[in-house]
Amino acid sequence: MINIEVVLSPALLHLNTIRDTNVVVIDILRATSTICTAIHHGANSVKALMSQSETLEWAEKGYLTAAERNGQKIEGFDLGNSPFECMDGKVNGRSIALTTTNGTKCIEAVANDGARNVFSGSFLNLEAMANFLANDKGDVLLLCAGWKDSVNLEDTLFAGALAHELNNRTDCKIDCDAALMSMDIYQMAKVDLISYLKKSSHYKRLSHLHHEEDMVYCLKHSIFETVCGLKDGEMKKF
Ligand code: 3SL
Repeated sequence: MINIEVVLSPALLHLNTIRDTNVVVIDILRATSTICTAIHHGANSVKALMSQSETLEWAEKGYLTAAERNGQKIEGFDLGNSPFECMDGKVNGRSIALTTTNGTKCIEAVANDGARNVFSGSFLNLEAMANFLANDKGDVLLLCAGWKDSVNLEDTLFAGALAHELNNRTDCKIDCDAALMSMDIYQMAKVDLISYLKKSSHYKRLSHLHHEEDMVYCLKHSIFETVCGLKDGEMKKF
């Protein structure tokens, strides 16, 4: 029986135990979707980092550097945080050092706390992720990156979607109200995720920055099979 817990904001993470659980970090718009896209398109690995200065240092090791703050690409880095930047062959065979406003901080926060595994969650590989977790049988903690410690709709929706997919595949125990809530929201919104998300704060933020195409892409359902998880401290094909 797999126990599923959802953490709606990193500010609530201290209430949960991550030891020996399969942690899925969720930053649908856009960090964890971009990480999965980069790895699917042939990147060797993505190193998630908290600070811009730390990230730039990885250039000396031959890494491409990538950075985003408040939705915007940062000057001086090779890439921003758009999944489309990972599709033109530039990342193929390369390792990437990435820092973003929320997503990479969340990955770093759980990287060394004894989790069974740490994954990068996305709608893009939802079914593959659910298959892996169902076969593995370890308890699951779905960690929403949110926005600066606030809850957001898009990460909550994905947590609900993955909880549903898992529950459809194997016996699950879902006693966590955040999980039940996210599953209900997903049921309500799933017919047209993009329309539902138009009222959300991050949709509006990214629209102002003309990132609509990224959002449409990041909400695509199970378009590839690649599962991405931490190996030796970096996100890699799992
Ligand atoms: O917060 C993050 O980590 C980013 O994914 C935000 S953005 O979509 O690039 O604005």
